[in-house]
Amino acid sequence: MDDDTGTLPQKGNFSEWYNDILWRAEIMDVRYPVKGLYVWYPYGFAIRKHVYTQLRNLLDRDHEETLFPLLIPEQEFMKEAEHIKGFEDEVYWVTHGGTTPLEVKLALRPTSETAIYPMYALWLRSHADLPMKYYQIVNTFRYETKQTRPLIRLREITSFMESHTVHATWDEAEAQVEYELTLTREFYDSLCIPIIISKRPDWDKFPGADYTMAVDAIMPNGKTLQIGTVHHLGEHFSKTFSITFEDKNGEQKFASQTCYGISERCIAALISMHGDDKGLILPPVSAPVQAVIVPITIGKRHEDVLAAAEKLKNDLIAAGFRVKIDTRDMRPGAKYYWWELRGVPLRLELGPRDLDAGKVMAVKRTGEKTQIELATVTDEVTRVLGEITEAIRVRAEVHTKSHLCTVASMDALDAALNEGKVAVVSWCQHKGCGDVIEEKTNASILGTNARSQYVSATEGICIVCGKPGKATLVGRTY
Ligand code: 5CA
Ligand code: ZN
Repeated sequence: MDDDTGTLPQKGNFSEWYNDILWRAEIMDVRYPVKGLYVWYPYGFAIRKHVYTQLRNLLDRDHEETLFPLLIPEQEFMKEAEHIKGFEDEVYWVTHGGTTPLEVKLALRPTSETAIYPMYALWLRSHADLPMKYYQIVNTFRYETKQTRPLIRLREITSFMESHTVHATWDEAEAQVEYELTLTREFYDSLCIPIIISKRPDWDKFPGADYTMAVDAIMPNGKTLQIGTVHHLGEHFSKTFSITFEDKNGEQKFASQTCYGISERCIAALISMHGDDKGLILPPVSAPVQAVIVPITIGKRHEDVLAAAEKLKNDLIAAGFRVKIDTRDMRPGAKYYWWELRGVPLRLELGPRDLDAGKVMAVKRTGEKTQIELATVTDEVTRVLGEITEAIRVRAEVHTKSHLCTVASMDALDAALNEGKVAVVSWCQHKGCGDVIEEKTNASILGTNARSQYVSATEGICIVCGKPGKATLVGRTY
């Protein structure tokens, strides 16, 4: 990309900043000619690879990865009543094979319950087969009617991780929901993204679930983004799809199920949470390039410096770091700008004087320069990358805390939301009062039982009716 296309908008103008960073840092190309479908640039795809490696590693502790077909026959899709109601307006249908109309229409999966569960019914025989914990990472299709946005609201979700588990009892499934939430917490912690977990109100739960636990992040403009959900499906689907097993006493029982989903919204959150006016800031774990070496080769020592930079690169790669060396014929300043825009956590500048002193200048993307010894460079880089991760984490926590507040009246709630905050209020859990809260403030009830170090779950009286209430999060959402 050329340099003469102006500069990145300030992050304070968040939505312009977001749209711009996606192409300037070469993450997504939005010019694909179908609405809601976007193209991963190789650099964006490399970020995705590292982020999803984290997710896979967590899931692989006790789930197994699998792969089901994209197409779902109409009669399977139409079996679970609530599920259909929830998705019927969002489904793409395949109706023809070539010019021949299909006898059975095929749905492009919007999520895969109705693809997976008929097979689970065949696979599950006895209690000895339980629990079953499988996941897949696939593309799914949803004909979204709200405004589409890259990585946030897609019509083709390209990176849908869906986990589907089966258990002998409702309580075991409930424990699994909690377990998936701890995995989610660990996943987002590795990306330095603070999250808030809450139980969605009944009217906002997944179609076909007993209840839905949601994971939200607070974006720079104070809007919340739902970046994951875990659903307790109870026996809704096992009854519909006959997912039964023989228990220890020889009786046939319906299984209890959970499902759990994360999409590339996790990358939208990563970009948005950490970036600044200069561009992306990637936590080292997610960075395609963790350190870039810029040789400063003015004057006679050109060959010496290049050779030392090359050796430095090889030493760091051998130690397991992802490293690039930038020998392009450009001013150093232009190179700095280029790598800063792409969020590379650490820049190593090596010039003749550094070389003579046995040192290299380390510049953190989070600010601060320090000289480090070449003799112990791999240890030093480990330490500095750790400090960068910490700095990123602290900044994100400060942001999240400063966007949360507790309020005790409708007026205070409205004011807090208008200041771009997410508020904790007390709500009696009745739909009537919930509607009043949502309509008067043009916001959404995110949920109750908020579990987060950022929210103190105080009990109080409902801000609408004055009856006893529970701590509830209210925010403007994406
Ligand atoms: N079957 C369940 C769990 S796999 C399911 O589909 N849940 S979901 O509808 O809540 O989706 C899971 C997650 O995917 C959501 O929490 C949200 O973070 C993300 N998501 C949902 N729709 C979109 C979309 N159109 N674009 C990007 N991400 C989406
Ligand atoms: Zn009330």
